[in-house]
Amino acid sequence: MVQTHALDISKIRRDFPILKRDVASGVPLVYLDNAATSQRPVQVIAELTRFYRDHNANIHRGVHTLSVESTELYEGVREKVRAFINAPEAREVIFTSGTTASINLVAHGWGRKFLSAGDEVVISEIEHHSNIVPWQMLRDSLGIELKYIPMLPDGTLDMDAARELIGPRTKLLSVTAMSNALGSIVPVAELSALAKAQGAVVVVDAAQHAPHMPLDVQALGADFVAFSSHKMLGPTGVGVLWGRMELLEAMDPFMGGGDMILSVTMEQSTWADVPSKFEAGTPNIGGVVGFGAALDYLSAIGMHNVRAHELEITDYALRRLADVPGVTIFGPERAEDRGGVVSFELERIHPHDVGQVLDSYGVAIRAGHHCAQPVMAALKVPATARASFYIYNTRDEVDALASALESTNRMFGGAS
Ligand code: 7TS
Repeated sequence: MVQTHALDISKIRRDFPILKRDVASGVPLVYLDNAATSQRPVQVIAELTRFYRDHNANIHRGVHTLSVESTELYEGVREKVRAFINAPEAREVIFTSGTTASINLVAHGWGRKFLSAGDEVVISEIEHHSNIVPWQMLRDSLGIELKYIPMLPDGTLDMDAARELIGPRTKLLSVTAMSNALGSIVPVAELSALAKAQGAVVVVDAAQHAPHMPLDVQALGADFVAFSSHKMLGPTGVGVLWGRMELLEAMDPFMGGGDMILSVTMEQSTWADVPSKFEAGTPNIGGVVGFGAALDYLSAIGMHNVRAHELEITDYALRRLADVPGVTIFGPERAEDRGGVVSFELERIHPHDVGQVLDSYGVAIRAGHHCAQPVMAALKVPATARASFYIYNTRDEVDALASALESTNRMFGGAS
């Protein structure tokens, strides 16, 4: 058992200036849209400022002092990411613009080279669109088959169906570690073992996992893992693709340009080594440096403690919202089986209306299909309202959500 200790939430909240602001008509912000993007602590904002003020230069190409410093800062974050996800080597960490770019890099860099007509790619019904559309694009151009592990009514995956679907023709399995729409935690290591037994490559979309619980890419048994900085206190426009060195070496680059070549003649080019091969052009240097500060912040808190806090808040939210008349909660029943996400609907009131009324009470949630339309289709709803939590959220904020929902009911003449 890993020992966890309670987070000092007031201290954490002081690090996030945005949480002090008012919204709507002078009501304090209650930010519950963390699955879309988290907020940034002063430590990250200061690191960005420091980088642009004191060190800014392009990387990997200059002999001058600033360029050497920028390169060291940028490459230093590669090692921070390696440690954060327990990857064997820092060179296996590729910086991208986000999870979407990371998954597309695997689809186009690995998929186009190693998949061919008749091969099967298995994903699931609860994926974010960024782990569906790239594979549909490959299916349409390569003639591969795309199979979906179905969702059970409680938002978890049908593991019996998964055992049937993953077979000798499966060449790649790509699954989310946690549903952004419902919060369901996916047994990735178990799925990964099923795929590995068939010799398939395993891709994990950790966009909702990396920010909220310890991530050990080796324990997951994955070959590729993708996530985004902006959901874990870091800047937007930065993401990671971790891959096993052997696969990264074998696959093709997706984008050609500067910084990814060994030599270029008018006839042909040869590629630089991993990771440069996949980082064509000037990357988001400042963003990566800021991401390093976010990783330091999370590491100082401890990811087990982050998870423990979110579990407590989610458990409280599930109980508190169940008491609000007319609320239907989607997804796994127990807080233990989900991340800090609670998707719900309010009887007879459209989720967008719910979102708008909540905003007038300062409560920021997301309403919509959450870029997971197949989940909405399975639930037979057009959209849901979604509250999602992070390290700075409190029980008082859950109470504010519940009481704003009660007011919404009164306003629309809904359930009482
Ligand atoms: N995968 C999952 C599971 C996600 O939740 C998201 C973003 C992505 C991939 C894409 O990440 P990006 O950084 O490349 O955009 N999810 C959400 C959300 O739930 N609301 O807004 C974005």
